[in-house]
Amino acid sequence: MAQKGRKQKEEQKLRLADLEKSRDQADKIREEKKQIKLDKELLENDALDVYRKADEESRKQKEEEEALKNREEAEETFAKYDSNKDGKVDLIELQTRVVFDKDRNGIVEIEEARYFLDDNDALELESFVSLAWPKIKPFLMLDSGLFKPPRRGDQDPEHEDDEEEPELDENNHDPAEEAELLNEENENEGEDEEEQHEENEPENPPSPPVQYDDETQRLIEEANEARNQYDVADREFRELDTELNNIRKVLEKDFGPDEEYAALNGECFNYEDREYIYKLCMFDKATQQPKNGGSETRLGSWDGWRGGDYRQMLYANGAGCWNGPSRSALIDIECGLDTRILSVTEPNRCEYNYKIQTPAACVLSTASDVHDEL
Ligand code: MAN
Repeated sequence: MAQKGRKQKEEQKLRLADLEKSRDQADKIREEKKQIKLDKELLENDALDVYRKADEESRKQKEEEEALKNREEAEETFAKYDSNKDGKVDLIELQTRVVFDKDRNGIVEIEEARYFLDDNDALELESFVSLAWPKIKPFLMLDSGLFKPPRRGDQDPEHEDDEEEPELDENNHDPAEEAELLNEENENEGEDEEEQHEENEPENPPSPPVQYDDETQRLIEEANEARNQYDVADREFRELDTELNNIRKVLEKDFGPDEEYAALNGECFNYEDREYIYKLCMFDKATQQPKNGGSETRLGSWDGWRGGDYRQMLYANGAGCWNGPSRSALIDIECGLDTRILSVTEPNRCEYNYKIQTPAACVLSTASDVHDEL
């Protein structure tokens, strides 16, 4: 066993040297790929910027067009409602329009009309556009089924103050009345068909995939390829680096004067008493888990040998003990035919003692006069 352990370490030392070379090589390749990626991404970004700017431009233009359209619509509505052409829309003029009969009682009451004039008796064009139109427009849309009020939680700053809408919403679900209203709308606003169609579409239709020109498309593909190549090189480097660190950790561990304990590295053993399942993972950690299902408590992590004869291990710096130091476990090792935990005790609170047996300790005891072949 000792010979096997020694051989393992020799092999790992060789592997370590190889790995270091491969890792350095991988690091160089990764750096090269990184530079290529950065260069390609610069070009890609410049090309995409043209599209981003155009996109921004058309968004702005669309917003401006919408604002303009809204303004025109407001002006047309103003002209339509100002029946006596005195340059003002007043309560009486609104009262003649059945569409403003919010409570559907057949009369547009003065208070109903006043709501749409934002608590005014009459408004001139500019104030109509800024104060009345924001109240009238959503109502007309809601009324004709073109506008669904935002769901609860959705904030729509334009309509924040339309507190009376829920009432409208309820009424809006009577099919007969809805039809009547729609008819009226159609009579009044037949010219809005095109707009109705537009507004019926979902608010944010998914934008179609952008068609880039050939040169931009080429730059994107080249950047994608460079990104992929960098990712592959990066992964390769990290894999080698992890393997290297693992081997280093193993090489750093003292498995005994003749590597007697090497084969036990990472092996785990359990021991159950009345209350707990104790676990020992060699050269790694000791833990304790209550049998009634509580979570695992770390009793300690591999710290080193104690006593100078490779018969006692210490696992230290475990979970903190309430009002005390962190837990730790001393492992006493004796020779035995197989490897197992014989007992676990807690001689002092949060200080544990494992007694284990293993053939590795037998080799150790005869190491001076018996050869490894045994
Ligand atoms: C838990 C276990 C015991 C330990 C106490 C200390 O119950 O880890 O072994 O003695 O905590 O509070």
